[in-house]
Amino acid sequence: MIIISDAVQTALIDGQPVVALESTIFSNLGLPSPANEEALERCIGAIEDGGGIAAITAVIDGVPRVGLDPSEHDRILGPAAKAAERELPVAVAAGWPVGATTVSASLFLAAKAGVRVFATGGIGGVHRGDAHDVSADLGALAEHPVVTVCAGAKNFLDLARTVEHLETLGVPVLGLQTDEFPAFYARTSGVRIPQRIESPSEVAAIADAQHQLGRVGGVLVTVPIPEADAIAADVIDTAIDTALAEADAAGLVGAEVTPAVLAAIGAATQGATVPANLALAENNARVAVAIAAAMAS
Ligand code: PSU
Ligand code: MN
Repeated sequence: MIIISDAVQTALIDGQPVVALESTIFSNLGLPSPANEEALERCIGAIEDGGGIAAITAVIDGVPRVGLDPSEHDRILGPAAKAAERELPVAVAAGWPVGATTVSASLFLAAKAGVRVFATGGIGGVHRGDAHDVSADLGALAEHPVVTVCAGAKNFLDLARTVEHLETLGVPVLGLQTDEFPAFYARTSGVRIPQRIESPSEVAAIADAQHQLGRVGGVLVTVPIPEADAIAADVIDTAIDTALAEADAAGLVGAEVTPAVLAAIGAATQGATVPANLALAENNARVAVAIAAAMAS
């Protein structure tokens, strides 16, 4: 019912580093065209430069997939329906042409395939305000035995509550050369996290210990955006306030909120946020393959 590509299967058997990628970020729900294609190429390139294989997750013609052939990349770059973990059975039963996997769906599929490292841009989290809208990403991080590498989360979420929620769920949250949860475009957020680490090999040791202890679930590694690509917080904050007000006025709820807010932030900053988004996604893929290599050795 889940198809794992030959390239991914072979790499797993050979003990070659494999890094899973989600597809929402590369679809029209995550990034505008043609930046989405550039993001995909740069992430795959970073993984391959690190001696690894990218395992893109998606639902294609009703089949959950781990690892796509390059000839299939076009499928996820076009229009897609958002598929969080709970949508997977729906997407299979209804034969969705393209289900763009979110973090939660990707973690589920990566775990099923035996892929132990996953890279993304930003994770979902606890939304601001009193809606108690909590992304399914957080529960999936707690459930699936996969190391997730991200640049924190975008500031349209409540980052302090997101970090607290991860604490409640028992997810180890590590900061790679940072003491703060990164705010995606910005390297800092003012939200402290308990565990700073300095290198990918420390992540591998922690993931290994988690496994040896028989603890269920994943590890979250947060990596600040490279210094040269960071965007000043005030520029982003204004765009985020506008985006959230628009989503609120439009009466959006649930899964509709994040894609609409992402698009509105892009529009409000005239695309100035896109290069930063690509740079951090590529950087996360680079860190992820180093972790996968350390876990393999
Ligand atoms: N944040 C981003 N870019 C993204 C997403 C979040 O900066 O593309 C996507 C990811 O796929 C994430 C999902 O898993 O949004 C979370 O959506 P929700 O808030 O509906 O759980
Ligand atoms: Mn949400």
